[in-house]
Amino acid sequence: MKGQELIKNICSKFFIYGDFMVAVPFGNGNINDTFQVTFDQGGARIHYILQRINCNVFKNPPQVMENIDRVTQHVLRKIRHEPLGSKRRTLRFLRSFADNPYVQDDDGDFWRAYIFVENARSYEVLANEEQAYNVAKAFGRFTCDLSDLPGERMHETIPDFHHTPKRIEALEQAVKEDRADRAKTVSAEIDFARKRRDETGILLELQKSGDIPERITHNDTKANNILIDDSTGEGICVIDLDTVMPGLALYDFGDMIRSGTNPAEEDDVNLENVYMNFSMFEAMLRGYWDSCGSTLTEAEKHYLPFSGKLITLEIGTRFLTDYLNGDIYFKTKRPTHNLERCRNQFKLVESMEQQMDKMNILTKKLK
Ligand code: ADP
Ligand code: GN1
Ligand code: MG
Repeated sequence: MKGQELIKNICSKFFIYGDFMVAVPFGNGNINDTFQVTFDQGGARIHYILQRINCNVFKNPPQVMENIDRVTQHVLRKIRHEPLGSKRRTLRFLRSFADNPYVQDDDGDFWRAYIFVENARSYEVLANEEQAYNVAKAFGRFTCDLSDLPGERMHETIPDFHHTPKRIEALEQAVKEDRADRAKTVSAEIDFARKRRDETGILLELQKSGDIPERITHNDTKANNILIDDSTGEGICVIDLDTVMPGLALYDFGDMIRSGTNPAEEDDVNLENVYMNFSMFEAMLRGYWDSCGSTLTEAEKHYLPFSGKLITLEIGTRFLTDYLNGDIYFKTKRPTHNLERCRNQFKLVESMEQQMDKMNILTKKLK
């Protein structure tokens, strides 16, 4: 089974009322396969999101879904007394007839379905400071919402996901193996990462010393993982919850700054377009501060600007590693795609380095 037939069949295993009409690929994610599906429900056209989980990346999909189920139900419980519109504040997953939050197909792939959030969208590049403020505020609120999640420690859906020194080690391993015979063409990029290796363990050391606490964090706080309401401009719903697990708030802040302050898309090859826009940094800092600043420790506050640089270096390194490994992790549209992404991210690292003093001065002023 393939295409529409496969998707129709998967949908028939979820509690969805009405007649399947069509499925179309949706969004720009680098990992999962996402479709918008339309159902006819008594004449009304109702949308859902259907996703095939990438099992190469997420080795244990039932654990991923268990995490997400806990998180979304916790948020839903918190907002249940708010006006009806606030229900758009969390993803809502459908259950299967077997009472699971997923369905497995004959190839062993895992699928999940959730209610489509209408009149909202995500942006690859944020348009202005207001959006930047609202995205950061929404991610900050998400961290606060999860600060009292009851129960056991969450599953680590990808172990050492933000262990930056291990990401550098993985790069070294890829250079050594040079599986795609590409290492000789990227020595400048390899050197770029190597030069900064000593800084990559700073946050882990602070975690070990107890200066920064483990929290439940999102870990993939790309600006396009927030749905922005079309009419109010508010960041209403945090999506892409696969990597919600124990982590550091600074990883979340850092990834927001990486993805939200760059006026260029992550794979823009014109590096003149790539830099950290300081006023977008300022807006994100304020947004994050307004939603969860009061819960941050002194060390967390101090390292907010550094975290942007660290995560940008980490992700640039991951793109480079995947390029050397022959593009086995991220979805790519052309053979040099990962390298283009890497160069873009390393240019952004340089821009952050140039503005680090300014970022630190601004952060110190926050009260
Ligand atoms: P990936 O892990 O591949 O990045 P995402 O979960 O982020 O996948 O989804 C991809 C895109 O689909 C998002 O950027 C967003 O535009 C859209 N999307 C995801 N969930 C919803 C939803 N519930 N309602 C509306 N759009 C959604
Ligand atoms: C992936 O799924 P998506 O596109 O939101 C990746 C992130 C990277 C990002 C870079 C599970 O995120 O870690 O920062 O690409 N997700 C995973 O664009 O590896
Ligand atoms: Mg996404």
